[in-house]
Amino acid sequence: MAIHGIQARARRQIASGPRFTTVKMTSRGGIQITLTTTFSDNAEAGARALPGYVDEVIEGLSTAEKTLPCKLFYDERGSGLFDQICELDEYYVTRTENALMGAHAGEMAEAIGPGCLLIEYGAGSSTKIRSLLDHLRDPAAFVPVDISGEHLVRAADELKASYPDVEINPLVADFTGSFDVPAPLIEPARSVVYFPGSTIGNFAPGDASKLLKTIAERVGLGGGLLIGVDLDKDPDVLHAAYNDRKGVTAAFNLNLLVRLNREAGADFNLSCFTHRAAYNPESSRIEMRLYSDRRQTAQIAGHRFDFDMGESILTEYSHKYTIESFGRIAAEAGFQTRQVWTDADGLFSVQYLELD
Ligand code: AVI
Repeated sequence: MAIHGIQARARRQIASGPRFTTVKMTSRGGIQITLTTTFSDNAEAGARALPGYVDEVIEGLSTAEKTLPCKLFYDERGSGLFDQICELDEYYVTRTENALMGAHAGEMAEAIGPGCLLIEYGAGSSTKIRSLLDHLRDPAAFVPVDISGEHLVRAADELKASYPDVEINPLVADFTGSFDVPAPLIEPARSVVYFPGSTIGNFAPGDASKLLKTIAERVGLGGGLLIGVDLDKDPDVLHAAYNDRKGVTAAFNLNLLVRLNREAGADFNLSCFTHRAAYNPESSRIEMRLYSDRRQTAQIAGHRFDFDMGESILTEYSHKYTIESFGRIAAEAGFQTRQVWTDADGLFSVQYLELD
C-alpha cells in the first residue's frame, strides 16, 4: 500500500477476535511465515455460505445500542477509501505522523538503542519504517506483522533489497491474537514493538489496556514500545477530520452496509442511512455512527432488525489522548514514557515507552 494503503490493511487487524489458528511454514526464500487462518469462516461457508463475522454482526445489531465492528471497514473498497481519507486536507493524522517520523527518526532510533529486535504491528508503512531503519544502529532483526500475507511478503522483499544487512522476518498474523516471533540469528539487546497510525485509538479503553499488556509481555523487561498516539484537540478540528467535505469518510462508513449486503446477503437500504461523526468530550473520542433516516427494517441471515427514525448504528470509536492520559494506561501495563515527539500544533504524538 503506498503508505496509506499499508495503514489501511493494518486496520483490518483491529479487534479481530480470537477465531484465528496459527500454522507455520517456510517460504521458498527461507522467510519464516506464520499463516493465520479463520477456520470459522470455512466452517460457516460450508454450512451457510456466510462470512465468519456474521454472528458478531448479529450480536452487535441485537444490543440496546446497535453496533457494527470497525474491523469490517477494511475490505478492498474500504481500504481504498481509507487511503483517500489519509490524503484529505481535514485528516491531519497521517501527514502529521509522517512528518514526525521524517523529522525525528534519528532521535527515536537513539532512544531505542543498538541491537534491537523491532516488531511492527500492522506493518507496514514502508515510509515510516524506512525512516527508522535508516537510523537504527545494528538492529538484530525487523519483524513486520500483518494479517495480509501477500502484501507483507512483497513489502518485505522490497525492504530486503534496500536493507540487505538487516534480517527481515515477515510474520502473517493478527496482532491482537497470540503469535510467536521468530528468533533472530543475532541475540537482540532488547525487543521493541512499533505500533504506528494511532490504531490504538480505535480500541475501547479496556481493550487498549489489554493490548498494551500483551505488548508488555512480548517485549519483556527492558523492552520498548514506539507508538503513534493521536492527541485530544479542538473539537472543531476533530469534527472536520471525521466529517470531511468530500464525503469520503461518509462513504467509508456506509461501506460497512454495502459490504454486508454484498457478502452476507443483507438488505440495508443504503440511501436511508446517513454518516455522522461526533466528538464525545466526556470520553475524549470521536464516535462514528450511521443514522436511519426513517423507520425501516433490515434483515441479515434470517434476522430482522427494526430501526426507528433517527436510530443509529455505532461503527467506530477513535479515542484521543493527552500525553498524561495515554501515560496512565501505558503505566497500567508497566510502561514508562521515556520520550514524546509532537508537532508544533500538538495534533499528534509519537511516544517511546519502556518496560521497567
Ligand atoms: C485507523 N484509524 C486510526 C482511523 C482513525 O482516525 O481513527 C480510522 C478512521 N476512521 C475514520 N477516519 C479514519
